[in-house]
Amino acid sequence: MANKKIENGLLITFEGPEGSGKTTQIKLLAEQLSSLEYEVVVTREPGGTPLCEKIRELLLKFDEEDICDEAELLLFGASRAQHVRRLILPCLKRGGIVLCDRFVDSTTAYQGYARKLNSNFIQQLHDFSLGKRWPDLTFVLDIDVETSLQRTKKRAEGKEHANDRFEAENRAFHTAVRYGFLDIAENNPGRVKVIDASRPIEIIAADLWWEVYNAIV
Ligand code: T5A
Repeated sequence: MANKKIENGLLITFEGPEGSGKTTQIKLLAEQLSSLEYEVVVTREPGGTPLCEKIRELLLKFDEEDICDEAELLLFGASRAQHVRRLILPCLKRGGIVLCDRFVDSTTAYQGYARKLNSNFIQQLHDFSLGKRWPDLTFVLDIDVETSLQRTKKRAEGKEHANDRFEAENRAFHTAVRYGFLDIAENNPGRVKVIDASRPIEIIAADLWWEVYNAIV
């Protein structure tokens, strides 16, 4: 039962390179928060609502017609505008906690730092798609590119989303993404915390819990 409420809710986002452990940590944190009787909504980007999940498929899968970088950016923006208004804001208004696997900072890192699309336009797109509700807390789970690629390769063996459009990018792309996230963290020290995600799962979970606990008490 979700009895406890937080005024204006709490939006926590998880960012970082591929396979850095976001999904694993979100699951553990959601269990812990639910056991304390908070309403917890676990969601992801791209995705999170039926329409956004359709956009996710368009964005991740290879298809006959390749998506140009500009259309890719706008699809992420469209998905986020819908996701925020139909799923995230309603939960926050009820006083709940939203745990979101990737959010605006992924767009800045992937489409900005790695694809090199115009950073001013990306910032405007964020303001437009978010409608002023930025995350309260963001974790960048940081791992080096080698570990990231090893983990995704191992996990992808035999799975349906093996080798999606982003995982298939080259090392230089993934390196730009990683440094993009670290730069975002440096520029937003109040909101964004960098977590060393090369350590064991339980140690990382304890670090995250410490930060989240301080945000809810
Ligand atoms: N994208 C997304 C953009 O380009 N722009 C945007 O605006 C947005 C929102 C989404 C793709 O879209 C791009 C970025 C992405 O490429 P996705 O499938 O959601 O695609 O990709 P990821 O977020 O990278 O999801 P992954 O599932 O690949 O990675 P996670 O969730 O970070 O990692 P997780 O928890 O699944 O773990 C991966 C593996 O590592 C192990 C796990 O058991 C698992 O096998 N693991 C650990 N192993 C050792 N030590 C630890 N500490 C471990 N933690 C997890």
